[in-house]
Amino acid sequence: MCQITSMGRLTKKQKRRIRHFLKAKAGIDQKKEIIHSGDVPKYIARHIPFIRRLARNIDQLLIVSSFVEPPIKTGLIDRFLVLAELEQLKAIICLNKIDLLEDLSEAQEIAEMYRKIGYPVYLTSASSGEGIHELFEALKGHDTALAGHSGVGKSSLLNAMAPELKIHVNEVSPSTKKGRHTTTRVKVYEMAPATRVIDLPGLKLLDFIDIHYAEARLFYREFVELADNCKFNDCQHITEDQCAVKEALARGEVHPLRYESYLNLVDSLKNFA
Ligand SMILES: Nc1nc2c(ncn2[C@@H]2O[C@H](COP(=O)(O)OP(=O)(O)OP(=O)(O)O)[C@@H](O)[C@H]2O)c(=O)[nH]1
Ligand SMILES: [Mg+2]
Ligand SMILES: [Zn+2]
Repeated sequence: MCQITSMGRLTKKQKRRIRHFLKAKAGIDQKKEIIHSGDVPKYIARHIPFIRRLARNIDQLLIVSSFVEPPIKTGLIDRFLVLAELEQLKAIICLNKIDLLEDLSEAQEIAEMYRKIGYPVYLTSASSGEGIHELFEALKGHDTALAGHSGVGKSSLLNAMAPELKIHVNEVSPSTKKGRHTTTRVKVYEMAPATRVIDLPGLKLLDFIDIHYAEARLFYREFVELADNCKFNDCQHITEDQCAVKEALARGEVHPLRYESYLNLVDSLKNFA
C-alpha cells in the first residue's frame, strides 16, 4: 500500500515513490483511490482535470462534439470515453451542430462507429432544436457532467432544453473555428426532478496520470471483448502476433479512428511523467 498524505512537505524521494506507484502497471483501483483521496498532494492534484475529480459526484458523462465549428475530434471523444470506462460512468455522446452539415452521412458514420460498440449517440442541433428532446430524456434521472471542447455548444444545448436558463454563450472565432472559453466556472443546473447537469468549461485535452501505457487497452471496450482471442493474454494489440484486435481492424470490424486514438493514448501515457 502506498501511503500518501499532504501533511507536511514531501521529500523528493517520497514524491518519486508516489509518482512511480501511480504509473505502475497494476493496482488500478488503488491508484484511483489515491486520485480521489481528499489529501492528495498538490503536485499530483495539479495534473488531475476537474472533470476527473467530479467523477464520484456524477453517474453519467455527456460527451459533446460538433461539426464544422469546431470540427469533430473523435480523439477527444475517445479520451472522455476512457475516463468513463475508468470511473465506471455511463457515457453518452452528442454530435451537435448537425444543421451546419449539408450531408448527414458523415455524422451518421461517426454515430454508427460508437453505437456499434454500445455507446448511445444523439445527433443534435441546439439552433434548430433537432434531437434536443431525445437528449433531454437521456439526462433525466441522472447526474451528468458535460465534456467537450470549447465552442461545441455545451451551454447552448442546455439553453435549448430549458430556455429560461439563459446561460451565456459566445460565437466561435471565425478564423480559428475554436470556441472562446465562454463558460469559465462550473455550474450545476437542476433540469428536472432528480436531474442535475454540470456545465463545465471546455477542455482541449485529457490526460491520465494513473494509467500505465500497458493498461490503456482495458479502456477500449471493443478491444476488451476481442482480447480473449489474442495469443498473449496481456496483448497490447500493437506489435504482437496473432492479435485479435489487429485482425478485426484488418477486417474493418474495429474502426481505424478508434485504433488510431488508442495508439495516441498509449504514446501519450508513455510520455506523460
Ligand atoms: N449552427 C449552430 N451553432 C451552434 C449550435 N450549438 C451552439 N452553437 C453556437 O456555437 C457557439 C458556442 O456555443 P457555446 O454553447 O458557448 O459552446 P460551449 O461548448 O458552451 O463553449 P465553452 O463554454 O467555451 O466551453 C455559439 O455561438 C452558439 O450559438 C448548433 O447546434 N448549431
Ligand atoms: Mg459553455
Ligand atoms: Zn491483441
